[in-house]
Parts: sequence; structure tokens; C-alpha cells
Amino acid sequence: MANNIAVPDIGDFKEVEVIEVLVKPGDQVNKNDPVVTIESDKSSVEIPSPEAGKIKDLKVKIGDKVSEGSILATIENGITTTTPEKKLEDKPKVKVTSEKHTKSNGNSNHVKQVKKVFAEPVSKDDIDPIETNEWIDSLNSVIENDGSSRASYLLNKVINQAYKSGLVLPDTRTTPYINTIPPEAEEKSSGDQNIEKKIRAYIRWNAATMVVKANKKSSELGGHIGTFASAATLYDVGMNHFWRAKNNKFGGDLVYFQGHSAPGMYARAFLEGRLTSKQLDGFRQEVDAGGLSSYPHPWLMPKFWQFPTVSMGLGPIMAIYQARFLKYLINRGLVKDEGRKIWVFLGDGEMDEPESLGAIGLAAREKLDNLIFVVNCNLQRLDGPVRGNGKIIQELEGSFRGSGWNVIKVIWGSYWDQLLERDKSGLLIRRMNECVDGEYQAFKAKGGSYVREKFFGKYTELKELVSSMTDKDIWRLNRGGHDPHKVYAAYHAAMKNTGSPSVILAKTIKGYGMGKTGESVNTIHQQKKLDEQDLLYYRDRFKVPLTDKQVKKIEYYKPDENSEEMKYLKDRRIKLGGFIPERSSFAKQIKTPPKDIFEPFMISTGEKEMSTTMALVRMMTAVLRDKNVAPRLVPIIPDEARTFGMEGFFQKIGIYAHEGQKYEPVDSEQLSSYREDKSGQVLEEGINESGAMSSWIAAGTAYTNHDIEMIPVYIFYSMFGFQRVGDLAWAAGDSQARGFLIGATAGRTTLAGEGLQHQDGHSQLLASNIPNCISYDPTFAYEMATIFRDGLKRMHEKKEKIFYYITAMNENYSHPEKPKGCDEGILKGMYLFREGKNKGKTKVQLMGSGTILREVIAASEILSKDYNIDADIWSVTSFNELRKDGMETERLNLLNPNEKPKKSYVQKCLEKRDGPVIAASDYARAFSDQIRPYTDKSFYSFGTDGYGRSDTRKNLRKFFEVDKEHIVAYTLSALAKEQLIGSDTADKAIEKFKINKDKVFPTKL
Ligand SMILES: Cc1ncc(C[n+]2csc(CCOP(=O)(O)OP(=O)(O)O)c2C)c(N)n1
Ligand SMILES: [Mg+2]
Repeated sequence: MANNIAVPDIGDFKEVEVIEVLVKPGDQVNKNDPVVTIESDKSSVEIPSPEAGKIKDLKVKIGDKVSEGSILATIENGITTTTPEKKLEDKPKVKVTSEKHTKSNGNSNHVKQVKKVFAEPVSKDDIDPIETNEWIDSLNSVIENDGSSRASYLLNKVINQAYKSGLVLPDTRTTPYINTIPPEAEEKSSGDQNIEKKIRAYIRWNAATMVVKANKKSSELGGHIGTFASAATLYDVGMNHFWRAKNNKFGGDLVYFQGHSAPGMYARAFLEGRLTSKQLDGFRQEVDAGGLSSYPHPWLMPKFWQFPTVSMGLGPIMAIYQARFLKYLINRGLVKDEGRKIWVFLGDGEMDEPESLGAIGLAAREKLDNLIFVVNCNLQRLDGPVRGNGKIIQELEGSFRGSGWNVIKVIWGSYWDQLLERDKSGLLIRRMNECVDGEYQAFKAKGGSYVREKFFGKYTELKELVSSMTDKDIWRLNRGGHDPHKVYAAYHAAMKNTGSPSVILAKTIKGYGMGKTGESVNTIHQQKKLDEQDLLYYRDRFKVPLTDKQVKKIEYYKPDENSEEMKYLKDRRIKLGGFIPERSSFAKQIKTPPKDIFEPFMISTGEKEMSTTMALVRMMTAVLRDKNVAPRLVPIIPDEARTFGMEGFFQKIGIYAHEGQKYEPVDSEQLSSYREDKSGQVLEEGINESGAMSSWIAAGTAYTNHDIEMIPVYIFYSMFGFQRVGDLAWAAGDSQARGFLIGATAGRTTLAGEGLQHQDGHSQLLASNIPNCISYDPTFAYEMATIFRDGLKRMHEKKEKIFYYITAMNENYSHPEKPKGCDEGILKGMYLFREGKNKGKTKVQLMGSGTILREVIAASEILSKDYNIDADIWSVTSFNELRKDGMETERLNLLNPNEKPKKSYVQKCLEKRDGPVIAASDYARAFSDQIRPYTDKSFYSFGTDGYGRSDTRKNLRKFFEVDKEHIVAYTLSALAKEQLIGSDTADKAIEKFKINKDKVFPTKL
């Protein structure tokens, strides 16, 4: 028996056109296979078959109008429901993730049994200290007898009861200013501390000397010494014990190194034998081959660095989305879950960047337990203290705990343990709590007696506590971030934490070990010189086995290959799978989808109007039918799917949600219902361009970080693209990310009715500044299709180191058939769209890009009809690409004065053509002006310089003088100036079109 396939609930839409029929009688279809595509004036959506079976009859053809309930086809061997009311049940049951959940908010640290509660000092607010102690004793006894979980449970119960009784509870965002992990709960390292100490000393030495040496060569060169000096232990413990490299058995942990600690990474790679002393000598001298890049730049050292981090704040947000993307790949079944971690090293000053903290909520919400932040809290940034009057560690603890992170504070080193143990009154912790960072900084710059007086000296009991210690002993009281035991325990706890991301807040000293010249002083950040005395001090401080003579010659130190240090260092890395950092890719290419997928876009749309955005979305839908490409496509949208007509993707491929969908969506009856799924494909980022861009970078670099080629397509309001996230786009270029950025609603007059903050007249210019960004501003669907397919081929099949920026518009118009032989021109940046064929008439070359090409075409018709002017019309798909070709050709010619000059592509196109060039776009004039030098013809640019404003498209084009009337008038004026026609004709046209000569130039309005 045959059943009907009918149009389900499609919301408010009626009489929607069928634009594709995807089945024919006799076809065998599976449930959910698309049957037809329908398109409203904004979006297209596929209608899936509600059951498996054989198509019997087709009831519609292309061009038919359908509404809810219209019969599309009949199908045999199944039961059809015309409305997808059972859809929710049809779907695989939403699985609530089985990710093990532990309490967050700082309660989830994997520490062993906590044995004691630290005492509090007697307070004047305590009206009954005996009673207070009874409570504390009770707690201690529960911890001892029943364990920490039971103690937490009881406390939570008591707190909840207190809330119910209406008590105002103390702010618990922060914990006391002591280590999160008590000494008795620390996991001990199995490493040989003596050897590790020596290795660390050599790395410190080499990192400092490479900076000093570079600076000796030229004061323009140098680098940073103080930062790595403060972070050396944090890195070394990771390198010796935790970070697993990528190899054929394991995908590798990903480590984001703090940008200006790069010398430390080079210094280690030198000991590992991966870099030579000659290469170290070339630090920051990158112009000739063999030098080392100033900071982590994959573009400059593509086999070494993985992540560009030195623009502060980008590392943390990119890393969060990296961790999220790894979970996405796992949940979509594209990579194995191997327990890989993403480690991120950050400065405490860097945490002031809004981007640094901006996405920590997402990390907690998505339960990114594969993510570990290490914030090096040396209390200083470039100019001075990060929080002189406060405590950065406490502040960050509050922010991260409040967001649901697992916070591990590593404040005090082991030498403090016994003091804390002996501090029965709690006064030491009180003193630790009350000192501010400005004081802590000074304590480490001014010596042991200063600390005795200013820190311990405040309370007699504390002075007493350290009375048997010498000033040297007091000076030796170390900070947590310099104590390998404490760091090891923290890393270990972070590695074991599940259900939430972890942050380690490690207290260190900037310029550690540099003595009076550097340690903890405000000027250390920029110190790149060390004189002989400083170097001798540094050598002695870390016991580097170099003679005075060697120190004076600023030699590197590398122990004998057979030394225990070298064997140990290499052995550790072998055990951890290889070296870090290292950048490689074993990803397979993706075969470009066949041309016929794009054929529907090469023919005229006839009367039917659509926008280039709709055309692109249809292309993506078509590509999703290609089995090779479909799983690799990553559509990324910042809360604008409906704006761009992409809501059809919700049902088709689902929205990624790590916990699936725990609710029945309000629109569950509808075809484009909001479907979240654990294996969903769309990254719906919400109103969050920086996050969306970070997702795009993660997906665009999956070929190296996860050895799988992905095709991210990020669609956004073009105004909120490069202008908003320009620095991330720059980092994407550096990272060699591959994929498409789609600036939708582009153009200053195309996005009508929105206004100054929305109308983009310069994103193309911003894109043009990124060297490996290929950008296009197409007008017609066939141009978009040609560009999109070529992009897929160049990036994902040929693996070129480029990414694409394509502007798309929301203006609906009909699209012509693709003219013959224009593929090359479309891709190079311009082609002859239509030739003026009236021999003998005055000639002009009209150029247009994006939507303004249509004004140009209309202008050419007026010019021909009313003024007998014959225009050749050039569709310029990329002024940016034309300029690149022009620059290169010009340079080549200037370098070869004896040779016959080569011709730029613009010149080749125009040389046999007559008349001046009139170029117009929906962008600032500088966009089309870019090609002015590459033709010897007179050249006039028109564009949309100035702030946008809300109005109709027609009025906006008039205002910016890019409508057909202005193009006609300006063309006539230009021809008059060239003395090709009389100036009266131009003047009369200005009058005829009512062009106000007194109007102020738009940039001034
Ligand atoms: C976006 C950005 N702004 C400014 C800088 C310049 N800069 C480099 S390091 C630095 C200070 C860093 O302090 P912190 O984050 O505390 O790192 P530390 O060196 O103390 O570990 C500044 C301002 C930069 N690299 N990026
Ligand atoms: Mg700092």
C-alpha cells in the first residue's frame, strides 16, 4: 500500500516554492532522506521522508508552491505520518552523558583524605571561643573518622539549613590564602629531584643567555628573561612527568605556552638535541633561514610551534574552544577519546584581558575536564604589580570557583609546611591573608631580614615562630610555583579531576634567581641585558658548571650526551611519547565534491529571486549530501541561523550539545525544530563572536592538532567579523587555519534598515591585510559556487596554507546564467560580464563588485540608451586578489629593468579596451582603489565611505552615491574630463538626476 509524503508543519510559511526534487519514482529511500527542497524568500529547507520505502509517484515538480499538508510524493512499504509529531520519540533517546560528575566549585580536587582543619586566630568577634573550638573539633573528628566526603555533606546540609533560616552567609568564593592541597594529601613525584634540579638550572641558563647574546649583537634584539625565570619549574614538571606527545599510538596533549616564555622552550629543545647552538644564536633573527622566532608562531616555525599565544588573552579563549572542539570530535565519533588534555600557560597580568576570563563559564558549563589552565602568578606584569592593593590569586580563585572550575592554589613551597603546622593559633594564615601583593612583591626583592620585620614582625607570636631561623632561612621560605613537589601534586590532582576544568594558580617570583638586578623588581619584564657580574651571580645561584671565562664569553651549557642529566631528560620524554612542542599533520585530504553538485547554481534563476547568502546555504546543504564531505563540515553560527536562513540545519544535522537535549523543544512539531544532540554538527555559539572565531580556529587546525581535516564555515554579520575579532583572525592566519569565514549581510547599503553599527563598508579591506586570507565579494550565485568549490579544493584537497573570507548579502535578486569561460576570471578577481558591442560609440569600462555590480549594470543600460555610451561591464569578484597580483607583477618588473615587463592580470584584462575605468562597490573607495596603479587608464572609484545609517537600500545608495543615477552622472563627468564627450552632457545629467552638488561628502555626515 502506498502512503503519502506530505509537507509537515513549516511554521508560518505558506505557498513555498519547491526548488529541488531529490527523488524519482522507483527510488529506494531511507527514513529521513531528503525528498524535496522548499525555499521561502529567506531560507531553504529539505523535507525528509518520514519512513523508508520505495517512491511510487511524485506529486510535485520544481516551481510548484506548497504549504503544510501538501502531498509531495507517495511511498510504498511503510507507514507515513504527515506531521512529525512523533519526532521526539523517533529520535535516539537523549542520553544524559555518563561523564562522571564530581562536585565542582572547588570541591572536586582529587586529594587524598584531608586530615585537618586549619585553626583560626582568636577574633574579637568570637563571643564564645570554647564553643567555636567544639565545632571545629567535631568537624575534625568527622574528617578523621568518616572522611572528607562525609564532612562536605554535613557542611552542605548545615549551610542549606542556614539559608532556609534566612541567615546571611559569608561570601565563600575564596578560601584561605594557603595551598588547596594540604601536605599530607600531596601526591609525590617519582622523579629524581637532584637531576631535575640540574636540568632546570641548565635550561634557565641557556634561556637567559640566548636573550643576552641576541641583545649583544644588536640592542634591537633581545627578548625576555624574567618571565621564564619565574615559570621554569612549572614547565619542567610538565615536561618531565605529565605532557604526552603525539605519536602513532596517542593523539598528544596540547600545550599552549605563554608567548614570552619562548626562550625556555628553545633552551629545553637545545638540550634535547632538537635545536643547535647556532639556532639559539639566531633567536629573534628570522629574516635569514635558521633563526628562531621571537614568540610561538606556527607560521614562522611550522614544525615546532602549534599555537600563537603572544597576543595576550587569545591563548585562553582559543584553548577553551580547543578543549570544547576536542569533545565535539569525540562525541561525533570522529576521534577516539584517549583522555588527552589541553594545558594552557598564562600570565597573571594577562588575566586582565576580557578574553582570558570571557569564556570560563562555557568551559565549566561544557564540563571541559580535558582543560587545565596554569596561571603563573608572579604578581607582576610589565609596568609593575598586577594587584598591588589586593591579591590576584584570591581574585582569580573567586572568578574561577564562581564559574564552576576546579581551583588549585599553589601558593607556598614546602619550607612553609612546618611553620603552618606549628601555627596552632591560625595567626600565620591570618597574616598571609592580610598582606597584599604589593607587599609580597617587596618581600622577595628585599631579603630575609625585611621579611622577618615586615611580615612576621607584625605579631609577636609570629616573630617568635621564626626566632630560631636565620635571615637566610627566612629568605629560603619558598613559593609554591618554585617548588617541584607542590607543582607535581597540583598537576597530578588536575589530571585526575573529572567533570570540570581545572585552574592552577601558582605563586612565583618574576625574575626568580636573578638577584638584585631582577628578582621581583618592577623593571624586570623588559630586562634583556645581564652584565658580567649578573651572569656570574646567575651561574652561582643555579650552580651551572661553567668557568668564569666561559661565563664571560656567554657560552651555553650542554652536558655530555652520556651524562645522567641528558639521559634522564631524554628518557623522560621517550616515556611520554616524544618531544613537545612539535607540529605535524597526518590528516587525509578531502576529495572536492563533484562539479555537478554545483551545477544548479550555474543556471539562471529566471524570475526567482534569492540572496547570495541563500545560495551559499543551499550549497552547503548540497555538500552535506556528499558522503565524503558531509561529516567534515562544521557550520558555526553566533545566534544568527535564522537571519541567514540556516534553521533547516537544526533538524538535518543537529546542534552540538554535550548533554544532548533534555527537554522537548517548544517548536518540536515543526520541521525546523530546535534540535540539540550529543552528536550534533552545528556549533551554535550564541552571541559570542570571539568564541565562534575560536571554534573556527580549532576546527580549521584540526588537521594538525587532531590529524583530521575539517571544513569550518563560520557565518556572521560581516560588521562583527574582522572588526570585532581581527586579532583572532590574525592568529588564525598564523595558525594556518583552513576554512571559510562568511561575512553575511555585507555591504554598507545592502543591509538596509539597520544603521551605523551594522553596515559594513570595510571588512573586505580588513581581510586584505591578512597575508594568507583569500577574499571575495561575489554578486551572483554562480560566482559564489565557483569560489566555494575552488576554496574546498585549494584548502581541503590541496592543503594550501590559506583561508577564505567571502562576503554574502541578504538582498534578493535574480541571478543570470554563468557566462561562458569566466571561471578563471572569477577566481583571479575579475571577468568581462558583458561586452558593450555597439561599435563606434564612446567607450567606458565599468567595474562593480557585490551588490553594486547590479547598479553598474543598470547604469550601463541608461548610458547606452540615453547617452550612446558603450560600456564593457566587469564583475570584480576580488579587488583584493587583483591587488596582490598587481603588486607582485610590479615588483618583478622593477627588479628586472632589462626584461620585457610582465603584465598584471588587471592590465591584461583592460589593455585592449577603451575608455576610462569607473569602479564601484558597496565598500569604502579604498577597496576598489587598490587596483588603480595596475592600469594606465584613468580610474575613478566610488564607494560607501562614511558611517552607515538606517534607511531603504535605494536611499542609502543615493546617499553614498553608488546608485545607478550617480554612476551614470559620474561616468559622464569622467568622460567629459577625458574630453570624450562634452562637459554639458555631464552637467545636464547631474541636473536631470537631481544630484545635489552642495551635499556634504558622506564621511563628514
Ligand atoms: C594584547 C597584548 N597586549 C600587550 C602585550 C605586551 N605584553 C607582553 S608581556 C606583557 C606583560 C605580561 O604580564 P603577565 O601576563 O603577568 O606575564 P608575566 O611575564 O608576568 O609572566 C605585556 C603587557 C601583548 N603581548 N599582548
Ligand atoms: Mg605576571
